[in-house]
Amino acid sequence: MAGRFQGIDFYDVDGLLTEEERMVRDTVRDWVEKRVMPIIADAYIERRFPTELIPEIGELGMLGANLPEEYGCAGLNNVAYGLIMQELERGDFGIRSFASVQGSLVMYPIFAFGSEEQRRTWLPRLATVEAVGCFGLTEPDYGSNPGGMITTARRTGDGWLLNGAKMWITNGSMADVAVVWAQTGEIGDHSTIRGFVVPTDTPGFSARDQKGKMSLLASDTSELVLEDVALPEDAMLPGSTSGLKHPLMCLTQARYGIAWGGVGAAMACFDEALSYAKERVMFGGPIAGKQIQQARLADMLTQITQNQLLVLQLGRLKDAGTMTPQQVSLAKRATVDMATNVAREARRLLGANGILVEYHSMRHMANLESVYTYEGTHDIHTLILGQKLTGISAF
Ligand code: TGC
Ligand code: FAD
Repeated sequence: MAGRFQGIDFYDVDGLLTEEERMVRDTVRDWVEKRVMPIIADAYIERRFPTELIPEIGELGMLGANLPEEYGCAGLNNVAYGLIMQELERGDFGIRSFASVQGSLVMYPIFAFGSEEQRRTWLPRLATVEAVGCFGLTEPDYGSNPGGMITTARRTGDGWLLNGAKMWITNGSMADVAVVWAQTGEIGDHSTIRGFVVPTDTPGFSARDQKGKMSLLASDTSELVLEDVALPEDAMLPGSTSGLKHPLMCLTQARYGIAWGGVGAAMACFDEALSYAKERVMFGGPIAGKQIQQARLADMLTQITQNQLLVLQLGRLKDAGTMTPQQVSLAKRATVDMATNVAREARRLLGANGILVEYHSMRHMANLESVYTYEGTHDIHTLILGQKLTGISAF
C-alpha cells in the first residue's frame, strides 16, 4: 500500500498499468516515503549519498530489475522498471542515479556483452549490492563526443594495460567494480573501443571525489584515474565488439530510466506545490485561490500528464522490442526539460520557503541541471532528433 504520497494521475494512467506494475510502483513509492523522504534533506546538505539505504535497495530487487531472474535479478518488464525509476527519483535524483548506473550502465553491459562467467560472477552480487558498480565513458576532454576518447587499453603478453582518466563518474568513489570503455586501436577509431570490467582494488586504479558541486549533492561523483592498470585477458567484455555502438546501447538503457525519473521529480514538485498553495494564506485566503497560482498548477498538471503518457508508451514500445534510441532521446529531452520547468515553478510558488532544503522543489530543480547535461545533453538529444528527421548530422 502506498504511503502519504498518492501521486498526480489526472488521466487514469493507473488504469493502463497491470496489477503487477502497480504493485511494484506502490512498493517503491512506500519505501521512498518511509525511508528516503525523512533523511534526504540532511544527506543533501551533508553532501553525501545515503549509503545506509544501499542494503534495502538490494533487498527490494530494484537493481537491474528488468534483467533475467537466472542472474539474481527481478525479471520485471520495462514499464515496471520505469516506474521504479520514477518513484526513486521522486525521492531524489541521487538515489535514482545510483540505481540507474548500477542497473543500466554496469549490469546491462555485463549481461549484454559479458561472458557467461562474467555474468555469473558479477550480476547476482550487483543485484544485491554486495558489489557497487560505476561506468566510465566520459573523459575530461571527451564528454558529448566519447568516440574521441584517449583512455587506452593495450595488449600485454597475457592481458591488458589501461591508462587514462574518466571524469564525472557516478558511484565512482564507492564502486567495487568499474565498467571502463577504452580505445584498443588508433585514437579516433570508433570501431576499436572496447569495454573492460575493472575491480577497483586493481593496482593503478584510483578515484577522486568531485568537489564543488552545486547539484546532485546526495550522489557520489568522481574522477577515475587509470595508471598502468594491468588486467587479465578475460577482463574485456568479449561481446563488446561493435566499438562505440555498445556503450551507446548502454546509454539508451539508462536514458530510458532517466525519462521516467523526470516524471517522478515533476510529480514530487507538483504535489508539494499543490499542498503548499492550499495551506499558505496571503491577502486573506489561500494562495490556491489566486488565479496566477491556479494557472501555474494547471500548466504543471498539463505538462506532467503529457509526459506520463509519453513514458508509458515508450515503455510499452520497449517491452514490444520496437523502441528506437531516437524515441528515447525524445523522451529524455522532453521529461527532463518539463521537470526542470515544473520544479522551478513549484519553487516560485513556495515563495521564500521554496529556497529551504526542508521543501523539495529547489533540490529537484538543482539536481535537474545535472540531468539536463548528463546522459547526452539536451542539445545533443536535439541534434539526434534533427538527424533522424533530416538525415543530416549537425554534430
Ligand atoms: P554514431 O556514428 O551516431 O553511432 C555509432 C553507432 O552507434 C549507434 N548508436 C546507438 N545505438 C544504440 N543506442 C544509441 N543511443 C545509439 N546512438 C548511436 C549508431 O546507429 C551507430 O551504429 P552503426 O551500426 O551504424 O555503427 O556515433 P557518433 O560518434 O556520431 O556519436 C553520436 C552521439 C553524439 C549521439 C553520441 O556520441 C552521444 O550520444 N553522445 C552523448 C554522450 C553521452 O550521453 N554520455 C553519457 C555518459 S554516461 C552518463 O552520463 C551517466 S549519468 C548517471 C546516470 O545515468 O544516472
Ligand atoms: P560538453 O560536451 O563539453 O558540452 C558543453 C556544451 O556544448 C553543452 O551545452 C553541449 O550541449 C554543447 N555541445 C556539445 N557538442 C555540441 C554540438 N555538436 N553542437 C552544439 N552544441 C554542442 N559520465 C560517465 O561516463 N559516467 C557517469 O557515471 C557520469 N555521471 C555523471 C554525473 C553528473 C552529476 C554529471 C554532471 C555528469 C556525469 N557524466 C557521466 C558525464 C556526462 O555524461 C557529461 O557531462 C555529458 O555527456 C556532457 O559532456 P561535457 O560535460 O563534457 O559537456
